Amino acid sequence: MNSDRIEALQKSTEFLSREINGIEADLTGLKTLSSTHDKKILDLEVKMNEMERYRRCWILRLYGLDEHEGEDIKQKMMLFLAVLLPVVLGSDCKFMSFDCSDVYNSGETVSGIYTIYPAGDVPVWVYCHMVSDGKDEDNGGWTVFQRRMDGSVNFYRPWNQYKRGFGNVESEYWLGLENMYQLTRNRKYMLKVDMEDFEGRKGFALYSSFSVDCECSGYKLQVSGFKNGGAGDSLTQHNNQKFSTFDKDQDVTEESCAKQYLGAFWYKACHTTNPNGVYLWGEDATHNAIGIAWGAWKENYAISMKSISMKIKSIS
Ligand SMILES: [Ca+2]
Repeated sequence: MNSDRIEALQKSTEFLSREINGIEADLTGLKTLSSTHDKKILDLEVKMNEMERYRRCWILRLYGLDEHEGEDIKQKMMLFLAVLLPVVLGSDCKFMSFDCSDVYNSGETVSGIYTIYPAGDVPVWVYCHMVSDGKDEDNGGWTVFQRRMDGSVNFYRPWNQYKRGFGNVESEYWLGLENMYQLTRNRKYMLKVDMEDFEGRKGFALYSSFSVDCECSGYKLQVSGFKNGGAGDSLTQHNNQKFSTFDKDQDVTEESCAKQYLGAFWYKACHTTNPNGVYLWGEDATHNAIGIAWGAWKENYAISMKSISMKIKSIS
């Protein structure tokens, strides 16, 4: 009798054990399922955050696309977004273009005003000259760092302004020596100088290598590898010169070239070109060589250009 009860109890115990094992297995299964769901939820959250970052980046880029003039509110909004977004996004934003080459490579092939980030999170507005239907060496995004076209901006300015940049990015401006240093210390660049005279004739000069040294070296110019585009070479003679303004004389003469020729440049003793000189309306010999001269083309320093622009493109 006792042995029968013991056997029955053993069977019951075995049954209960199996049941418990079954329940444990179910529980483990549920736990696995739950953690899979948790992981999926986490993944979705990460993806949503990424999407949000992209959305914000795209807003920035879409506003960057617009190059209409005089839309103050839009300009202010763009500035607001440009200043705010890097703070919000940190460095995660995949669309923080370093220069116009990045902008071009991201699919923007229309010339216009864009934001670039040559030095970390600080946005810089710049005119990107985009070429997509030219020769291989022309195609891509050119970062314009100097532009004259209508005499609307005074270029006779002190050191601090040439260091930081000034003017209107939609017309005449100077990108700033510090930005140029930040760009060219990180990538290799070629330089193109486009110009047009008041008779409508155009010419350019190409240089296969261009960089600007640090402020500690006086933002010294490094330019070489001239290729003629009809305008001749007026820049190689400025190679290895420090930058000078009327309040910071770093040229090699006893006098101040900046004061003498009413500009600011990598003057030596003093210049073969004066792209930041006085905007004259054509030929004017009243004061010697103060205009936007490009000596190699005109061989006459009284002739000032109607337009000139200096732009760089990173060499891949
Ligand atoms: Ca001097």
